[in-house]
Amino acid sequence: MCENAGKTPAADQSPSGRRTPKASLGGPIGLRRPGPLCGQFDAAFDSPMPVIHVLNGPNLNLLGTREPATYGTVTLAQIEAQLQAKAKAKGVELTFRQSNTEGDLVNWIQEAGAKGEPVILNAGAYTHTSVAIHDAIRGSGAEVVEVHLSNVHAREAFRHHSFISSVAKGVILGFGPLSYELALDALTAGAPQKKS
Ligand code: CA2
Repeated sequence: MCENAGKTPAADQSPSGRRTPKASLGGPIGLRRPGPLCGQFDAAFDSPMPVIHVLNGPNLNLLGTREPATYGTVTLAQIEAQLQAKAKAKGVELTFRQSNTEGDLVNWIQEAGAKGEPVILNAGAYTHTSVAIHDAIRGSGAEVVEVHLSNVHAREAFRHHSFISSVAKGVILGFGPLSYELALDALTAGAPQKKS
């Protein structure tokens, strides 16, 4: 029997107020390290707020400024704003970052993996080239949902292969900015709901 059954998770039970590596979303994908008895419920008690990292790769900072036919007119800042609002409503803390440098993505994935915090990853063109990102996901155990704005399978052949898909929990592509929101929904499905 779970000792926390029937109780309400405290807002913050850690003395320092810092989040612990046990932070978990408790969803079918986000459930990372369930406690031995209580699983996702235990995790909700251990962490003030689950964290999801949204990582964006090269050239995604150009969104909304060029190639609207392929990538639309929404900027990365607008995608972040939309996602932050959705995360807040779900009681999830979101970190949202972009880099044109492969090593930054590798470091951020490793950090998330070490903390057991899930990642929504649009690695941009590194999706199709980066063994380093593949290894970072695999090596750190990071739980990754791969996302793409465009349907890469309906585009050039060189975009058809992903080095990420084989080490990802799931892949969502082709829905524009909605791809990110669907990934957030997937990671938070079944997680304890935020009280209004
Ligand atoms: O569809 C996606 O989300 C991609 O990850 C976007 C990448 C592309 O290399 C992948 O094959 C699919 C490119 C992001 C660059 O976006 C730009 C936006 C405006 C202007 C130029 C590039």
